[in-house]
Formats: sequence, C-alpha cells, structure tokens
Amino acid sequence: MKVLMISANRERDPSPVFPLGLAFLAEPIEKAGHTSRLLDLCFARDAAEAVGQALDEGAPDVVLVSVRNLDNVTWPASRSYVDGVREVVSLCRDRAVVVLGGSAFSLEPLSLLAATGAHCGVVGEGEEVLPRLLERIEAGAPLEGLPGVVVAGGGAPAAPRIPSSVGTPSRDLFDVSRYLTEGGAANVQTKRGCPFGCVYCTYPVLEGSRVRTRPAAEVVRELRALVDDHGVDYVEFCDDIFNFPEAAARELCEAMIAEDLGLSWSAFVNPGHLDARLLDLMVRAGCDAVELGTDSGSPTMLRKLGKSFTVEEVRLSSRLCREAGVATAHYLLFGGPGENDETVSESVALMDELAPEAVIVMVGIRIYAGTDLHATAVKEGVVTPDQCLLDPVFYPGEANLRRLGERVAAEAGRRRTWIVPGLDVNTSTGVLEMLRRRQERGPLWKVLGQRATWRGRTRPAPAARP
Ligand code: B12
Ligand code: SF4
Repeated sequence: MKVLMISANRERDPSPVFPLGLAFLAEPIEKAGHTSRLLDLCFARDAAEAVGQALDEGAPDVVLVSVRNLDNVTWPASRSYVDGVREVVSLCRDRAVVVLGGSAFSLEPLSLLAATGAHCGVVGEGEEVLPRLLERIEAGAPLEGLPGVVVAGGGAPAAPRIPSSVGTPSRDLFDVSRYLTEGGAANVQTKRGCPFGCVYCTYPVLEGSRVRTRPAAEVVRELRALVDDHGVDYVEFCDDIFNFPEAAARELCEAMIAEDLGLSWSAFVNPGHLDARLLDLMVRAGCDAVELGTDSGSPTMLRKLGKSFTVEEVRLSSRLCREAGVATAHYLLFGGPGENDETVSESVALMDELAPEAVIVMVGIRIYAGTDLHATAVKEGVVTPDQCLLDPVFYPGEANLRRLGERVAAEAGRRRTWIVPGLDVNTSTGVLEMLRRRQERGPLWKVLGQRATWRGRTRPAPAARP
C-alpha cells in the first residue's frame, strides 16, 4: 500500500522538534512491504495546501497522522493543537484510511478520535502493531482487537503491548539539517520507560515502567551518522531520564568517548542518580548542559509529588554540575497537592542557594487520566470522574492557581534567571524566535541565562555548599 506519514506538529516553542516518533516507524512500514512518503507540517507555510498537494501527488491508501502534543501544558497561556489535527484529518478522511498515533493520541485516544473524525488510532508505541494494522487495512479485515488499536465508534482499546526492545530511527525522509539550524539540535532516544512513580507524570503511562535501553554501540552508530551525514554538532537526548540506570549511562558515555564524535549535548537528569564519576564521563562525552527535574525545594512537596530523591541530592547534583562546568536548569513545578506559601518559599530559597543558570517554572500541573494526581483531583472535586481532559485542566484548580501565579510571578520577576513561560517572565515566543534565528545550539535557557548576565547582573555565587 501507499502510506503517507504526516507529522501534524507545528509548534516552534521552545523550538521546532524533529518528529522522532515517525522516524522510528519508517523502517517497520517499509519492511512490511509498503511505500511511504512524509509530510512534515512544522515548516509548511500553508498546512491545508501542503496536505492537499501530498494527497494529490501520492494518492495514499493510508494516512498516518502523528500527534505529539495535545496542548502546550502551560497555565495560564494554554494553547490547544486539536483544531489543527482536526483540519488535517478532515482533508484526508474521504481519500484514505486515516490512522492517528503519537503521545498526544495515547493520552486521550477516544476523545481525540471523536474530535477529529479519524478512522482509527494506535495507543502506545507503533513499531510492532502498525504493520499488523496495515495488513488488516489492506485485507479489509476488522481492525478491532489489536493491542492498543482504537476504532471510530468502538470502545476502549485492548491494552497496548509494550515491545521488549527499542528500534532504530530512520531519518532518510526527514529534513534533519533544518531542525538543526532552526531547532538547535538533533534529538536521540537511547531508552524508553521510567520505573519511578511521580504522581502527575505520564511518562510511565506512555513508555511503561520498565527501562528498555538500546545497545550503546547502536546509539553511537546513529550519532556517527548524524555527524557524518547531516553535519550535526549538537544533540538533545530525549530519554525520560538520561542518568538512570547509571550503568547504562556510563556505558553509553564510554562508547561516545571512544568514538570521539566531536558533539556537544544536553539531557534530562534525575538529581538522585548523578555522581562525580558519571558526570565526569558525561562531560568527556560532550555534555555541556543538563535539565534537572527538581520540581520543588520543599522536602514535603518532593514526598507528595512522589519524587524519588531528596533536597540534599538536588544540592549535591547541582554542585557537581557547577564544579564540572555543566550549565544547569532546574525545572520547578508549583501547585502540587499541599503546596502552600511555606513550600513555595522553600523552593525559592533552594534556587537562590544553588544559583543555577536557569530555573524553568511551571505553575499548575496538567491533570492526565491514569495518574495518581487524577485520582486526587477527582477526590477533591477539581475534575469529575468522567471529565474529558482533551482540553487541559490544571491542578489545583483556577482559584488556587491565580493566587499561586501571583506569588510565583512576583518571585520570578525579581530573579533574572527564572523563566516562567506561562507568565512571560524572562521569556516570550518573540525572544525565543529571535534566538533561534541566530542559530543557537542546544536548549535556549542556556542563552537566556547568559542574557541575564549580559544585562549587568552577574550570576550570584551559591550561598552555601554542603
Ligand atoms: C523529549 C521531550 C521534549 C523535549 C524535546 C527535545 C527534542 N529536541 O526532541 C522538549 C523539552 C524540547 C519538549 C518540548 C515540548 N514538549 Co515534550 N516531551 C518530550 C518527551 C519526554 C519525549 C518525546 C520523544 O521524543 N519521544 C520519543 C518518540 C520516539 O516517541 P513518540 O513521539 O511518542 O513516538 C512513538 C509513539 O507515540 C508512536 N507514534 C508516534 N507517532 C505515531 C503515528 C502513528 C500513526 C502511530 C500509529 C504511532 C505513532 O510510535 C512512536 C515510536 O514508538 C515526551 C514524553 C514521553 N515520554 O513521551 C514529552 C511530551 C511529548 N512533551 C509534551 C509537551 C506538551 C511539550 C511542549 C508543548 C511543552 C512546552 N510547553 O514547552 C513542548 C513542545 C515542543 C514542540 N516544538 O513540539 C507532552 C505532550 C502531551 C500533551 N499534553 O500535549 C509530552 C507527552 C510530555 C507530557 N506532558 O506528558 N519535549
Ligand atoms: S517525573 Fe521523571 S522520574 Fe518521575 S515518573 Fe516522570 S519521568 Fe519518571
């Protein structure tokens, strides 16, 4: 069959993100004997025109629409992408079988299917089930019953099957260099799954709670090809956590050092699993920035959010990064169950003490079905048990959020390195676009942090070191 893959994601904030999910699916589709074309709407001037042209030129039997984001998860400046997906589907649905997939679809399958009018969709990873679904479409066989497959007008899907391993993305159809120049990096996934149980988090829902690592040699081959074939000089690892399990992270860093790739890179790091030895290997392998999922500086809040680490471990990982010369952003999440003035003050005090390059702050936590926070929100009446969450609802509810937002905006406004996307503190879409036009590499908070220094406020020294 002729398959058209469409990446529906047009978001460029904080940067355009290469459609890695479809790149992982390209090879399984080809191996199953189908021909595939790609339409990436990220850089399309007119999405509707681009879709129409791709349908005319390719006359596909099946259109696969990858939906990465439901919305920008940013209170109070929430932006939904559902209308854009609906438009794409409506242009395709009379001309081909339309299949939805991607993280956004996996989080809200029934409501997104109903809202867009697509024929069917796949919850979870597509590598194993998609070829089977295509086979059934080709044979005109019923689609129901395949793991993770939802059909319009049908019920909830059979549980998705999580594959035992992670494949290799194929980037042949994709414009890697445009994402490098306009997005500042190539993205690479070295593992899937997270065993931790933070109360609000969808990652274990999306990828399962068992970590599946790709062989280090295979990841290094992918990196080598990115460098040699596409001129990539900066990589963002998009694993849920780069530094866990530590042994796998060490092995990958050692393999990268041996290959002498000449790359710089950044990654998400769990403050609880970073020691001097691993950080040293990371730096020698090219790491120049890490994003710490700190969430809070309050021991009470860390416990209530289900975090697996302590404030002391946040201090230690932060100090190690500073000593190693690795730029550091702490992500803070205000508004979890039990957040109050005192716990906010504890987070502010910890960030003042650690003085990282950037503190990226979100106010309010988006509620997703299947998380512990959802159960809490139902119990407290923030959402009703059957409430559709396609449109975002943020914990702890609007009235509490407004109060919290005022406090956080006041604190952030006094600190040049605090970035609050939802409240436009020390960032804005315009500033991000301007920085991307300068073809900056890596996460933009590194540059925003430097701008704070250029404006005459040097980075304060840490107040205390344990
Ligand atoms: C890494 C990451 C980032 C990095 C990306 C860095 C980079 N250069 O890539 C950064 C920090 C920049 C980022 C930013 C954002 N992110 Co983000 N990000 C992730 C993360 C952790 C991994 C994404 C990834 O690359 N996965 C690897 C690929 C291979 O997986 P995949 O795309 O899901 O594809 C698989 C399946 O979904 C399926 N599939 C995919 N497409 C299709 C299509 C069909 C037809 C089928 C059948 C199957 C299928 O098969 C694929 C292979 O198995 C996810 C959480 C997660 N664990 O998934 C959040 C996530 C995708 N992000 C999310 C969001 C919201 C955002 C932002 C909007 C946040 C913000 N306000 O800044 C921005 C948007 C950026 C943009 N331009 O789109 C949400 C999306 C859900 C939602 N509520 O909308 C997620 C799920 C996190 C969450 N909150 O739960 N993100
Ligand atoms: S926040 Fe991080 S550590 Fe916690 S469950 Fe999600 S991915 Fe895992």
